[in-house]
Order: sequence, then structure tokens, then C-alpha cells
Amino acid sequence: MKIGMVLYPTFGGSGIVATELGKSLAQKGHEIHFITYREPVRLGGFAKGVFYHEVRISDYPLFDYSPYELVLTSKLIEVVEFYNLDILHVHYAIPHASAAFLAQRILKEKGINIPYVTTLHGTDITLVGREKSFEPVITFAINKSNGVTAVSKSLKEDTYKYFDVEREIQVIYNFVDLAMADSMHYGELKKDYAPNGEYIISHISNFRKVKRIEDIIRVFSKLKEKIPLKLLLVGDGPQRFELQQLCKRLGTCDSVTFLGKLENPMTILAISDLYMLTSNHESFGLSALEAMACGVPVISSNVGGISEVNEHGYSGFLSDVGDVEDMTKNALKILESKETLAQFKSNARKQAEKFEKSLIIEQYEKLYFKLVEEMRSDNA
Ligand code: GMT
Repeated sequence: MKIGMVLYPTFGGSGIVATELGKSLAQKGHEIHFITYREPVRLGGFAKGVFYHEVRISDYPLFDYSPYELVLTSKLIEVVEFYNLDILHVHYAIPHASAAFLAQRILKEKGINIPYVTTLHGTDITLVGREKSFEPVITFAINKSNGVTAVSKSLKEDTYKYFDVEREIQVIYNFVDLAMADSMHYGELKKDYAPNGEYIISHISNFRKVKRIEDIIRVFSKLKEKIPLKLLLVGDGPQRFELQQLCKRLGTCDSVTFLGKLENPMTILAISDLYMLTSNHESFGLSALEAMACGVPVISSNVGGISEVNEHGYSGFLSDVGDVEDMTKNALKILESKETLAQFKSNARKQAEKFEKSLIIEQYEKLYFKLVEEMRSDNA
């Protein structure tokens, strides 16, 4: 099958899921056309069946705001026509779903019928999407998609709650590459960050307010009074400066390392003993799943889809948002003895196996075939 994959090429979870999905589908023999404004960070070079089409916007003095959605729409039309694509899969509702809708209608005028699937990832529904000015367009583009998927049951419910959407939404969970997790050989890296055998706690994100990284730093400083520990923070974003200041105030700077953006953060997960994700909203929590795949238990908040990923008392613990005391207590439970930690590590890995890549990819493939077939019979 020839599939157009539309995504944000950055470090965000939606772009990572779309890139890994496309790469895996190409390995299975499909032809994948990534369509976006920059080479996706996780693409990692080219392989058989993988194409990248750049959406380029030229500056024009009349435009205060460049019309990305229209340029993307034109690119979709061009790629569908030239490569004879069978289906478009757009990740993130804004503006990808509406661009796909417009491209579909223009192509129909040219006698080309192509279905599109929209995958909702979270912030497109719970944060950006709830912005009033976007609402009518998102509702429309979701309702008009040939297939709609959400990455958790919680996100599916949120979509029904916040938008006037009645159509079916299929939950297809995000996935993890267990083989990649297994291939992480970290050698001396653990010793570099924890030279005296300290436990390592880690977190990966885009350092936005929604992540509540300050809670992680507070939990860490409480834990540190009892256990030798190091904290590794991967990523960058608007909160970084404030977080560095918080470490200073709490006197933990020498045990906290801000690593910045890393192309393959799994190397850090592989040397971690505990992962923390304390967001005040999270539709899935891909980084927590990647941590679990590396055998790292998770201390998290209990919002959104996180509870579908992290099982309380098994792969880690969940607490109310901002409940630093409870998170600290739970982390201590896991780290109290080597035996308990080993048990949680093994449980975390078993939990991650439920989200193994091949199980999830099959669900997308099945959906593509169904939608292409439906479109063919509608137009027969
Ligand atoms: O978490 C972010 O801020 C990035 C965002 C994105 O759109 O890339 O992540 C969302 O999609 C991920 C992949 O499906 C999910 O794992 C994240 O939970 C979700 N983020 C939120 O809901 C805040």
C-alpha cells in the first residue's frame, strides 16, 4: 500500500509515533511518504520504501502569517497524484486533518478518490483544540475523516466531551519497540552519571507547564534526604530556566543534570531506576511506556491516559496531580530494597509488552485496508 504520513517532525510524542509507524510499515513492504516541513527527528536516515516530502513556505511580504495549511494541502495533492497514494494518515488534528479534508475534496474534482485517517494525540484535543477559534474546524475535520483513531480511551472520551463529535473513534494505543529497548547497551554511561552507585531517576519532555516538572524536582529533593540519588532531565522548553532556579533554591543542583534534547533518549532510560511523569494532563504518556520497555518503573500522576499505560502497584504508582507527598512515599516503596525494585522493573517490562509495536501496527494496517476498500466500493 502507498501511504502518505502527515506529522509534526519535532521531538513531540505525536511526531515520534508517526515516524516509527511509517518506518515499521516500510519494513513490512509498504511505501511511506512522510509529508512535513522538516525531516522528522526519529527518521534516522533513509530506507527502502521511505520518502520524505518537504512542505516549504516562501516568505511573501503581504502575509503577516504564512498560510502553512494551504501549502500543505497543495503538497498533499501533488504527492497523492504523482505517487498514486492509496491513503493519507494525518497525525494531530490541527491543521493536518483540515488540510487532508481540503486535499481530498480537490482531488475528488480531479477524479481521484483517497480516504484519510486522523489520529488524535492529545494536545490537539485537550489543549490547543479547546481554543474556541479552532473548535469548529476541528469538529468538522474529525467528523469528515474516513477513519478517526485516538491514542487512549481517555482521549476518546475527552474528544466526545469537548467537541460535537458523534462518529466512531477507534482507540489504537501508542506502541514501543521492545527490540530497540533491548539493544540499549549503556556500558560505562551509568557510572558517568552515578559514580557512587546512586539510583537514577529520569524524565523526558518538552518542558512545558503541563508537565509539572517542578513536582519531580520536589519529590527528588525529598527522596534525596533518604537515598543517594541522581536526577536526569532530558528535553528543553519554556520552563527550563525556572526549573534550574528551583534546583538552586532547593540545593539539589549538583545532583540534577539538564541534558537538553536527545535524539535517542532511550539511552538515558536504559540507565534509569525510576521514571517520573507528573503532568496535569497526558493523553497517553509515550515516554513512560518507553521507560517501562527498558524495565523502568514509573511514578506518575493519574490523569488522562496515563492510568491505561502505568498500572498502579504493578508497573509503578499513580498519584493525584501535585501530590508530592504521595509520589515521594510511592517512590520510596519501590526503592526501599533491591528485591522490590527488581520486582517492579520486571513488572514494568511485562506491562510494556502489552504495547509491543507489531501488535499495534497491525491494527493500523487493518484500518487502512478497510478504508481503502470502503472508498473503492463507494465509488464503484
Ligand atoms: O506531550 C506533549 O506535549 C507532546 C504531545 C504531542 O502532540 O506530540 O504529546 C501528546 O501525544 C503523545 C503521543 O501520542 C502522547 O503520548 C502524549 O501523552 C500527548 N501529550 C499530552 O496529552 C499532553
